[in-house]
Amino acid sequence: MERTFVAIKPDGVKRGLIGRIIQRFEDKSYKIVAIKMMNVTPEIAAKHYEEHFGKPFYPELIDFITSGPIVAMVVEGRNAIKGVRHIVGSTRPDEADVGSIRADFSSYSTTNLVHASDCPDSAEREMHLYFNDNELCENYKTMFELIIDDHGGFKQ
Ligand code: FUP
Repeated sequence: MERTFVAIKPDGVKRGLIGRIIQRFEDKSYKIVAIKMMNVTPEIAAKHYEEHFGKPFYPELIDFITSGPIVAMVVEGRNAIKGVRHIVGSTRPDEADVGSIRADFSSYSTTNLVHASDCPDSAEREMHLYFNDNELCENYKTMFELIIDDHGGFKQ
């Protein structure tokens, strides 16, 4: 199973969309293996967005992600990195597929509600930036895991 890092950004928290956003990942049968609300320090923000340092939108991005609490999560599932990004939608909400979180709830690129890792290396890096290993809760099975095996087969 693949794991990815997901964050509900300050606009999602302040707009009261935490539950509705998490619901979309649970509906897809992904498993939440870590979750917490936290404030992003300027140090964490700089590490998270280091690839964007120097770009015109970088200062606004840092101001925004440190402007209030986020809900950080580790989400697990089959092809979860790609699947979660599809549910989240493209960076520009006006181009995102209808049905995605960004298309349905956002109209600006900066305040686009959710972050999700874009590849396995980013997922690994971001999970460890926001969580210690002892914060991952792996000791439970979702309803989905009880009926579907690791290869997608249906359990009798
Ligand atoms: P995404 O992977 O879709 O979150 O997008 P990026 O990693 O490319 O960008 C990170 C964040 O920078 C976005 F969520 C919003 C912000 N951004 C802008 O504000 N303007 C841009 O042109 C590109 C990104």
